[in-house]
Amino acid sequence: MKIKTFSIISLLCVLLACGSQRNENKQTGSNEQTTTKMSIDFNADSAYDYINRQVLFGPRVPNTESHRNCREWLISELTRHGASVTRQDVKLTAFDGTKLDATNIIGSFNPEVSDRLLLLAHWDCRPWADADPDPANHKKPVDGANDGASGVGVLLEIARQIGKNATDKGIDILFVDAEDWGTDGDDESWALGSRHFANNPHQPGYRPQQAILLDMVGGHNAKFHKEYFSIQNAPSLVDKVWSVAAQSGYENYFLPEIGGAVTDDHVELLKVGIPAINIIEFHPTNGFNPTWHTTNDNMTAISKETLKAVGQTVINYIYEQSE
Ligand code: AHN
Ligand code: ZN
Repeated sequence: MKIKTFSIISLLCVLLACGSQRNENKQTGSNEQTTTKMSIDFNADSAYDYINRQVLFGPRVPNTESHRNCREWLISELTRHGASVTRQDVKLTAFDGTKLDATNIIGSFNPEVSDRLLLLAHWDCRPWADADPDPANHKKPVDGANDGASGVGVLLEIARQIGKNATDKGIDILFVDAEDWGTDGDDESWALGSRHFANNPHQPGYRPQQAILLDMVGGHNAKFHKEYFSIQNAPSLVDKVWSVAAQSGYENYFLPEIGGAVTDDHVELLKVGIPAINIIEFHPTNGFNPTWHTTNDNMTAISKETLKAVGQTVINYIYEQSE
């Protein structure tokens, strides 16, 4: 009698389990055209910590100990999250003749997949806080919490999430060097690392279908306008990313308005025909965040809310996009 009761209950359980299984299948059935959404929670505390870790190395100005130490750590983090890492060492000549020991770092997920999304940020720091209100600071290096480390921090958290939540997408995370050793009025003086990468990719013929640059993505109350070169050269990618941002609830950060033109790493990719966009805080009339190229570009300049808006948008774009 006892056995019989048990069997009936077991049978009921099996039937119920089958029923709910069938319902699940129905919900995600292909005839309903429901995309299989894998929702991944971007952890802004982790991204913030990744920014802080970079800042603690000291200003990552090329040819310094801080720069070399941070480089090794970036390589080890990408490796730890399961990326196949390539390090591209190159001596670059800055506008002032300085030879820079630069390193681009590329971490690839699913390297065998031919359709690739490239996510990039610059990891170097500007050697001079020459936009500082106090001229006494103009020759000091910047901490680059927002200008540099924020984009890298968001991408390291994305790498960590990809490591935990396998995707079949081909994703490359690129940390470019020597972006910020530039001078006003000379567009060619910026983005030396990405120019080198665009012309000498880590694999011959490497040509990602899409590229997204993150630059200064951690500012308090940041607004991201649709950057001009991005809109002009990769309008559909801009529209897709901005619409994912709106669907994700971040329309207050990603404004559906055209912004100014920013000479930045994405332009070097555009020059060689890669559709590339820049998510950057650049107001059409007010310009960059007031901490830009000042000694105030430190951890106090970073907002976890902004990191979340950007990181969650990019993660949703990666995992929700159905080609
Ligand atoms: C120019 O000022 C022409 N480009 C700035 C790009 C940049 C500097 N992004 C971060 N720092
Ligand atoms: Zn800068």
